[in-house]
Amino acid sequence: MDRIPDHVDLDPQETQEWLDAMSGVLEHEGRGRTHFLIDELLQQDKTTGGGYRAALTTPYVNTIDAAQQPAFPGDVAMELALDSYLRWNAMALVLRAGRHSGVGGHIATYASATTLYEVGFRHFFRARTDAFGGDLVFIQGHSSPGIYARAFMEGRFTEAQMDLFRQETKGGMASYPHPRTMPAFWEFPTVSMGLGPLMAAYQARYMRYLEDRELIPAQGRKVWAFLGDGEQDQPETLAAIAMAGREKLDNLIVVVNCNLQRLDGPVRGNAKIIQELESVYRGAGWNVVKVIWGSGWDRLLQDDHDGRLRQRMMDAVDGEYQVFKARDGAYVREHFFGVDPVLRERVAHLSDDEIGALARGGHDPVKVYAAYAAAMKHGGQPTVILAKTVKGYGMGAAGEAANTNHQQKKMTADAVRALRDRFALPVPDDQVEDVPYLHLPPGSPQDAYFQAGIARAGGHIPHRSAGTETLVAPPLDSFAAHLKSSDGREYSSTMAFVRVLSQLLKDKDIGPRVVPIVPDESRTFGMDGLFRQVGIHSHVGQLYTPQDAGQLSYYKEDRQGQILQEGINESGAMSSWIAAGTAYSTHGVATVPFYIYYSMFGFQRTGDLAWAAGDMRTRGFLIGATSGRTTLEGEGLQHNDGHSHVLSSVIPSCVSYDPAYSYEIAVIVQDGLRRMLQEHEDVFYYLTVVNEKTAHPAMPEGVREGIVKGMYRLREGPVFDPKPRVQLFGSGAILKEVLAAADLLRDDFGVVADVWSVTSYTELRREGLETERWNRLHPLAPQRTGFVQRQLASTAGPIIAATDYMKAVPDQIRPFVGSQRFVTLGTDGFGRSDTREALRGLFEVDRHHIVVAALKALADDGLLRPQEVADAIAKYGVDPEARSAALL
Ligand SMILES: Cc1ncc(C[n+]2csc(CCOP(=O)(O)OP(=O)(O)O)c2C)c(N)n1
Ligand SMILES: [Mg+2]
Repeated sequence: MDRIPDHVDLDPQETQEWLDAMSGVLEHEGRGRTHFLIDELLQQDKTTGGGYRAALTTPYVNTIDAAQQPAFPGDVAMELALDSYLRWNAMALVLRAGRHSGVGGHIATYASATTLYEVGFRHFFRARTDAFGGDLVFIQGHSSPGIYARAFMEGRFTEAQMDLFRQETKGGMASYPHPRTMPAFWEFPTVSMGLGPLMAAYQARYMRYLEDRELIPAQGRKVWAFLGDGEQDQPETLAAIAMAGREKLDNLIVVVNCNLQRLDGPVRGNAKIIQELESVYRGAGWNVVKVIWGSGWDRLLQDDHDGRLRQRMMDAVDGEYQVFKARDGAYVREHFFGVDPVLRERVAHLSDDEIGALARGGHDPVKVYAAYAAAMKHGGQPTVILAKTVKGYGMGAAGEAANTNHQQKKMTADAVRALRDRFALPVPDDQVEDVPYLHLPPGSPQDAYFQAGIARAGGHIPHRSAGTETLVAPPLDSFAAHLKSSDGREYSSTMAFVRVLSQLLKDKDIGPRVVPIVPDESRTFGMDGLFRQVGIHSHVGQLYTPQDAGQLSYYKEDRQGQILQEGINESGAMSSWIAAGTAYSTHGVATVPFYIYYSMFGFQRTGDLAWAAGDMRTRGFLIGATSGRTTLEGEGLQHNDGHSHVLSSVIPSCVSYDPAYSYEIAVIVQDGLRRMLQEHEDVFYYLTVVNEKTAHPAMPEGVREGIVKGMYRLREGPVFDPKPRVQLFGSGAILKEVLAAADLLRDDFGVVADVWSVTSYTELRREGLETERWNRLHPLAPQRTGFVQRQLASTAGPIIAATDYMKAVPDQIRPFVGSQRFVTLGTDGFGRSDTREALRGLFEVDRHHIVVAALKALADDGLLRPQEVADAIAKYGVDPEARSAALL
């Protein structure tokens, strides 16, 4: 990657003439003209079909050379001194936390990144103010100690709070950026590596979407994302860079801290990570700025007329570069310069200490400033800054550039003393062991400089806003059309949902705030009518006449388009959904995302993003369409979702429903809007919908509360009937089978059944657990009765719960059903390709199995003879010896 393959020079004289010509142009007309001519030559090659491949990498030197650097507007010595204070305080935080509790933390990462952050804080980042929306800054998760150190020096944390780092139950600070537990501080959870870069790219695009749709003003705000070089190996890190390049997101600046190490050792011991990343990002259409060498190298590079130093820089691999910083100047003289006698001679005038002090670019405020300034100015492309640093910078023998330094959270007093000496910090000898926090003396020049940076930024960063905008949810009666009977007309619950969504899009208050998000499945869900109605967002509008231009719902792309069409890209769609669902905080504008996708490719595929969404206090709707293990006809094992409700149940802020009817969907969506937009609750909703058609009854009286809380009686059997009685629970698509089973029980076996629609076992369980907990902690108070128990209070007979999900879903409420026998039928096992009917037979969730289960439960309760169960098995042709689907 570093070298263009060698070619045989067939005519050295001709070569020399060309080179001389180029040198002449360079000398007399400058670099710009030279590059123009090279481009012209390449263009000529292209137009004659030459296929010349230009290298994607540049030499291993700073992109901005010393001569092009802008004047540095700060005081270098002052900035380096302040960096040292921050490094010290970050180290103190970790060492002190570890000393009192063993909870630890990371020192080496922030030590390497200090200057990268601080140049941003002092000169570039802009806080949110009344007049300006603020930049969005993604902090690398485990560099949090340094961010706390800064906040401490800003007066936002006390020493007592600092000493509670990683002791959140005592009111201390979170280990990493977590808006859920520190909602006034952190905005973006980043420590699950790879998610930060992915989400940052989509934040940048969503910012542009809001600007294009005129929901926020275009103010030149930026998204900054600070990443690790090891983190670049995460597929998610690079997953969105093509999108960012394609969409020309010049509001996105990524800073990769290339300290050459990850947790176990070198990121690329045998090659150079900076060169690799340069080619990857450039290939994706990014502006790449490399910051490799500090100012100390300027002179050496300037004098490098024969290119020997540059060649040596290119030849050394990262494994060597790491060792150069773990050893001293004498080692570097010998092993870096010394391999070439000419280079050895060139540094003969420098002492070993001077050679050792030749810094990496990422530790030099002047170089970092030049790169950030270039990124701020650059239009039409996102920028990545590849900054070379030293992991554990300043830790000296205690861990600088050591393979083991990532997890180092203890340092001896001698090592701490050495760091103090190296950075000339005002810590008296007798206090070194204590590792005291350092304050900037009020009124001191350092303090004045530090405060000036905060004043320039216009406030503190990071800072998370709770969002104040309140939107009023449309009242339930405005959904009247969805609460009515369909008069026997059958349509899927997906279609019922799409109708609710269409109505919301037309709502004059909420409509413009609704953000439909789809990963290339709109037609599957019958949503293509929305293309024309609200348009698909495209920053450049539509540069072509679409194939279906003459049709009613053509593929309309538009700068003001409302739909985010993500392509086959669930992770990107999820990231857009998160950006939209947190806009109430990041942009002060509440938007309501509805992300509709194949349910199997939801929590299972993007579960970590869903968890991050919970952390980020995302508000919005996830719609798992084509759901159910048996409901998707003809698909198969990798499509048939029978467990997303198990996965969704583990996210505390996710409110999950498996509705069956149009009115249930309307009630749930309305209540979700109320809770999220009106009551500002930091929850999000997950609804599964199906593509199986059904008739939709009118909403019965008095069931609203039950729908929302998770269950209501849909059909009651004759009240004083003395015959054996059962309670049948059904949900989603399987409710249909449950109703049919109730009829069979009555007609074939004279058993009375009450039928319940259970919209959310997960919500029922949560309520049950809370009630149980309250009772446990209040043993002397009158004990409370949970919702499930209250619902079942006047019912009789065993309960049979059937679902298109795993048995674990209804099993969630087993502790709360009291003494009634509770039997669950579910779809444990891998899915299959077949018809609904066949699959429901296989998984034993069809009407016949429900009847058999109901009769067996009555027999076990002594209310029927086992013979009647055997009769049913025979009557319905159930094979008692069939292998369980769960074991296949
Ligand atoms: C998805 C994920 N996998 C693993 C980890 C554990 N982990 C935290 S930091 C780290 C190494 C980071 O290396 P790099 O990205 O180079 O950052 P540096 O500390 O060197 O700046 C690892 C493996 C994680 N946080 N997230
Ligand atoms: Mg690293």
